[in-house]
Amino acid sequence: MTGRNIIVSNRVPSDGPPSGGLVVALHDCLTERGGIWYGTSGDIVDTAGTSFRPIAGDGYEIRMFDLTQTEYEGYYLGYANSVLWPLCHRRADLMALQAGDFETYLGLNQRLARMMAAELRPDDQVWIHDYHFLPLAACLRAEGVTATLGYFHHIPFPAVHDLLALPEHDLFPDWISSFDLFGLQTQRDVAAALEMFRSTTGAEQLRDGSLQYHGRQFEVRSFPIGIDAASFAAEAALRDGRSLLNLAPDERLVIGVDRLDYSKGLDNRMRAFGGYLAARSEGDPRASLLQIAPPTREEVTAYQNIRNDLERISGEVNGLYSDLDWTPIRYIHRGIPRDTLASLYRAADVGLVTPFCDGMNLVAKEFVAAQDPHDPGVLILSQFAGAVEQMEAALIVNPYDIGEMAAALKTALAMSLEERRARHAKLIKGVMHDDIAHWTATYLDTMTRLAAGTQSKTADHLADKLLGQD
Ligand code: ADQ
Repeated sequence: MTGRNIIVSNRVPSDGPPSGGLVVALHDCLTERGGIWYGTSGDIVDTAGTSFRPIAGDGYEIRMFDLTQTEYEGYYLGYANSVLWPLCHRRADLMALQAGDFETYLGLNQRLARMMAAELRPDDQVWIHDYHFLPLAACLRAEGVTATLGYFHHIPFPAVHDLLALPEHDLFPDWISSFDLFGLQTQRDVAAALEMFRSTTGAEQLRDGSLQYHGRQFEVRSFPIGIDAASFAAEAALRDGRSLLNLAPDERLVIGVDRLDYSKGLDNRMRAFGGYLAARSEGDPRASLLQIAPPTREEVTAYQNIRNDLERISGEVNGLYSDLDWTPIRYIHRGIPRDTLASLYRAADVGLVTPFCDGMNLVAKEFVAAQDPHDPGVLILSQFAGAVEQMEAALIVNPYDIGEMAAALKTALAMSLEERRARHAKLIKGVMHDDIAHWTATYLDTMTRLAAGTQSKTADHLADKLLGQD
């Protein structure tokens, strides 16, 4: 018999029925099993509260809390999105270290821990999401909470030498070891986390693969996130995406879909598309790039120039190559309904997913799920997206190498039907099998095993190697 399932994420799903893979998956899991979802409401208040505002979820409870303006600026915009996000995306140079932000971030986690501690029971299984709450387990333990605490890091784990740029880097081992299960997207991330423990602490690796540090035993494992592949595939087939775009019959389509974030490599992608057009020879097809990039975190300074940069690059490429009846780059700066997005992926000949650094990248999986298996498009995927560990049948590129990406575009647009089908068949198998339901079930099963106090049966060999105990 297990205790209640509890989710903590930055925002609760408070605006009607949830949309989007992750929120839907967590919602479904709570609806099925019952439980509580804690997170911020999105409202700003004058004074920090001491208890939650409950609202009814669908078969579970939602308990929201409001941020003060100081917390919103210091915890959310500041330490989470202007320090930890760039740090974890290999952009320590973009960290905006502002006096007081760390204290506000920690203070918010301590306040949340106090409020949660009054409600948690020892047999609860708490699943905490993302870098907003890295210290939450340590704060909960300080409040005497003994429940099973799991965490999932949706973004990459920083390399040790990047981590050293964070003034508070020495707190990471205690924060992480206060969880029972520290989940990461990829083996690469697990390796980075273990390397941190190996090189900066006296953590011990036990026979079962778990780690022991400062008297606590915990596990660091990868759980590659997936999408709701079957429903996405069904949605994609409902409409003809090409007709939405008014494409000429012989016009080929390349698609990119990303939040407007510096980690997504949009500038180099547009340059690479320009490179493809520049090197195009007589027989090469005429292709358009549809780049959908809704704004995000516009209050964070590091995001303010991206939009201008992309408008300049797309303007340059269009200025050079447009014709009376053709605009090579269509750049859409807003969100698109999911069903439309699915049919646009399906209409595309190439999916261009070229982040400089990405935890997983769900767009790569959505693109594959949306394809017509009889006539599939080609996925071009950055070697720095977490998805690459599961999607080796894509055309893998280095997003810093614009020439290589331009050449990959040419290869993809000229690829035979036979090769496209063969690559897609390999990709879709993984996307369908390792879907979001599989991810949720695997993570929660691991939590349940840990809650039951059983030992891991599958020692992590990579971990053994890295900690020199192989
Ligand atoms: P993100 O950085 O947001 O997620 P990603 O995994 O690509 O990146 O997910 C983006 C989602 O937003 C996709 O489902 C996509 O369809 C949707 N989206 C993007 N642009 C859109 C638009 N214009 N209109 C509608 N929908 C749009 C973080 C990490 C990732 C990790 C996920 C999940 O940075 O590495 O894969 O969490 O763990």
